[in-house]
Amino acid sequence: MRFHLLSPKTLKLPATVAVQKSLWLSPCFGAYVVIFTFVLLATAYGSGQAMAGGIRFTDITQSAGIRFVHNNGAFGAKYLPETLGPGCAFIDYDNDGYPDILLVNGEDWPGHHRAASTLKLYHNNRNGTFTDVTAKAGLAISLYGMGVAIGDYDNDGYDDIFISALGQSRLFHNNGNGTFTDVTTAAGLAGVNEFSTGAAWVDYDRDGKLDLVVANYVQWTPQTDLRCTLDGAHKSYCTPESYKGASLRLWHNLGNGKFEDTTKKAGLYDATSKSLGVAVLDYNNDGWPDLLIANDTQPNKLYSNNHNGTFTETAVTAGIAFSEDGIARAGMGVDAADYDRSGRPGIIITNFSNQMMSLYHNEGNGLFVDEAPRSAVGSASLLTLGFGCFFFDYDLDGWPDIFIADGHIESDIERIQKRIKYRQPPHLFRNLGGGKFEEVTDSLGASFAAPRVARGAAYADIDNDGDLDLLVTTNAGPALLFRNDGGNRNRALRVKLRGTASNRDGIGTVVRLDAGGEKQWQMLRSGSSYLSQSELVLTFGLGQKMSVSTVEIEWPSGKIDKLSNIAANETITVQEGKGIVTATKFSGAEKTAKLELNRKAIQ
Ligand SMILES: [Ca+2]
Ligand SMILES: [Ca+2]
Ligand SMILES: [Ca+2]
Ligand SMILES: [Ca+2]
Repeated sequence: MRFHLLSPKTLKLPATVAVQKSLWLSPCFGAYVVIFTFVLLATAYGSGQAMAGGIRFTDITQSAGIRFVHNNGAFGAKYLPETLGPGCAFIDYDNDGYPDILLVNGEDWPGHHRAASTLKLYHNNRNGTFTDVTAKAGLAISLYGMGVAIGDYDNDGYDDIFISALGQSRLFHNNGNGTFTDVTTAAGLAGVNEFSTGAAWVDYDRDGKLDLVVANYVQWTPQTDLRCTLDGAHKSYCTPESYKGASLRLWHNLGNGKFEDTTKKAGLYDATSKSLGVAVLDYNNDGWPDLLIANDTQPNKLYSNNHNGTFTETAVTAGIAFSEDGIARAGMGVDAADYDRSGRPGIIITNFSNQMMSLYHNEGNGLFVDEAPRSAVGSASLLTLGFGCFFFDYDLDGWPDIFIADGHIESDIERIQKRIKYRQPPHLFRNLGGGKFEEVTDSLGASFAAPRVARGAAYADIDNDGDLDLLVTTNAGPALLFRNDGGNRNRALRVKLRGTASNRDGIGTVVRLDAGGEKQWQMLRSGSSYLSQSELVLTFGLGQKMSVSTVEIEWPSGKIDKLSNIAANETITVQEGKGIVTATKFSGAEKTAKLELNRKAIQ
């Protein structure tokens, strides 16, 4: 029986928890509160989609010790790059199982120097706090950084850092001892002077070595900066239509620490693109990674992998190049996931204000259909300008939800367009199954739902309690860390991969789960979102299931590992060809198990 009337709002679970905490000290209230709480929990469990209510994203930026403010160098000239950054990433650079934080920064413009600003690396202390280890790590480097991609390009077991930038992008090799070395020149990546944005590590030729795709925005320098105005009087940030496009670059990994530019050889050269977002997906399920590029005011590109080192562009025939009415929209961030258990990855792309975001359903015949206009996702995103975006299962019910970081590019946009704000709340769309979503942003906490000028966004389980926490950057503002409180009332299985024949990170691996007949799958990928990267661990929400019947791991090498009867609420590390090498229980797992016992006791 399903108690649909008992919505999470009716239950007011967080209020109950607060009451419980305040009265807990009093023994005479204790027994009453315990029973009351368990009755509520039991009622909630009975409602089927129970555990969605009561989840909060708690702003722990201050207590965690994250003290970052983005320097975009703005001094009044309104240079185009100022309004677009920065990105952020989770990287477990010391392999202790706790994701650390990398924040990309800009710098002052030449001739307008005020203060030094650098990249920032924060070490996760495993107790809710982080320590700034930037200097010790050798990353106190100034550059006009935009985005970041994390991957172990030399397969030594330590994740490396690529920073996309205005001018020269950089590759930092992880030395395995807490320090990094700038290997840009040695790797053959030096000498370009571009406006680079989204980036992703992908083994496009499946030779076991991660290759690198780097998107470029437009041809821009301070000397060629144009004057645009919204009101005829004040300078504003130009739209990319004012500038010439720039091709992305594909860097093929030669395996000796060096890369070669294979952009043209691979058929990817396209100087008309104005690209921001990069997502890797296998949209036609042929086992080869395809590339999706979100373009701003130019048609999006979908590069289908030909299995021979080349790609064929298919976005127009696939139906994702333009909006339904034939307009090239302002594509920013991008991600792909099987959101309706069709077995195929769908796509989200964030667009400009007065444009809905895109929610493309993969029809399985090479075609995508934009479901946003007929969905809560479309109407809710019409007035917002989205950047960072991804599918992630915040409530661990087994259905991927959608997070969108919003914020306009023009600080005085409200003077010109009354309905559009500079600071905008994010969107969190809860997946209801069957291709349906509902916005739940306002229920997740005041700071989480506050309007901001957000750009980058990434997720990871920072506290090893099984649920996914959030990192968000803001333009010329702070980076924010939100802890997921309550997501782990449902159970999960987290899968970390260790490739041997395949790349060490296992990027490109497809993991398929069967939990009592309910099937899910995900592909481990670098890139996605906007200028940002989430952790390289897969999280599968299991609802209230105690275990997973089978796990099938299909590596990029073609090898398949099969596991069976895996307990929920743990992170398993699976080595290619060997199976599980470690299994670590979530730190909150004991608490969840106790609740389960109590639930059984009162039934
Ligand atoms: Ca770590
Ligand atoms: Ca490769
Ligand atoms: Ca969900
Ligand atoms: Ca967590």
